[in-house]
Amino acid sequence: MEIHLWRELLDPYALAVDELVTKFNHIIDEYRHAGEYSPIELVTGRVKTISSILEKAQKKGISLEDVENNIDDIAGIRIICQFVEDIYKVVDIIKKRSDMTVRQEKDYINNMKKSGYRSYHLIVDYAVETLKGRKQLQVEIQIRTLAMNFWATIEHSLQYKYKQNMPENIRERLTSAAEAVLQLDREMSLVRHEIMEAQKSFTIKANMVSDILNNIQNLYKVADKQEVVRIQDEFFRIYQNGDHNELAKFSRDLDLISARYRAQSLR
Ligand code: 0O2
Repeated sequence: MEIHLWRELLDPYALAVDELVTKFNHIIDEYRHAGEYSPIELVTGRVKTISSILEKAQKKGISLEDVENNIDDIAGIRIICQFVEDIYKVVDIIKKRSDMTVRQEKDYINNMKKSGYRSYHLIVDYAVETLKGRKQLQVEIQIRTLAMNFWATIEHSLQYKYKQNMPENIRERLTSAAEAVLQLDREMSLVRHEIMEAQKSFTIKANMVSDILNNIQNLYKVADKQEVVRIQDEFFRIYQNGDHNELAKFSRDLDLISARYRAQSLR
């Protein structure tokens, strides 16, 4: 297979990865703009390198013509969550979408691999539009917690370093680290509700501050400058006090002032 054919093969997968990373990042934005806790913490994506594809094809005895049908992680998305519970919420979100269809799922969280690996894998069918028309692809989505991701990343590097010959003492350390990760996820789940509440109120406050500053900026263009400076000073005073209710009332009042100016400008 010539190099330009590889590019032709891989380009649609790169498009799928770009689109899906954008779409999952938008889910985070939607939650945050609504002042809600997002079950997705972070999204990354990658197209498998040609050398990894060749290595996998060789290991599994797949001919180059069959690569697309038999290697289902040429496009890979990784979704990182804070808590195990979030993983199942994300799986639900994905299953309800109309732009992808789950064709396979593997729950390595309830069925931890012998290595200690934990993660939730979905293979989805996803279509992209290319110059040659619509192309249906398979994409692997790995969903895991921050702690699971830490373990898997380290273990993956060690696997790469030692291939099939990982020293016994390192294997044992990884096994006990996997146990510690399991324990950490369990402990974190116990305080999930409190952390979610704290993050939610942080998001609400951040949104409120952003609205207030937008309003002040817009007022600066249309209102009396001294009045706007007075409003801004008042905002800083309330912000420094740290009283959430006072800030919320200030935000509502400022909305009314801004609406009044908008109405005036329409006359
Ligand atoms: P890479 O380099 O990450 O792309 P199967 O055909 O079911 O036997 P397959 O197709 O590899 O095996 O599926 P599986 O087991 O669901 O694994 C898919 C991906 O999950 C792997 O891709 C890894 O990314 C990750 N994974 C699976 N098991 C482990 C593990 O024990 N440790 C770590 N760190 N990651 C794991 P690749 O292509 O193997 O590797």
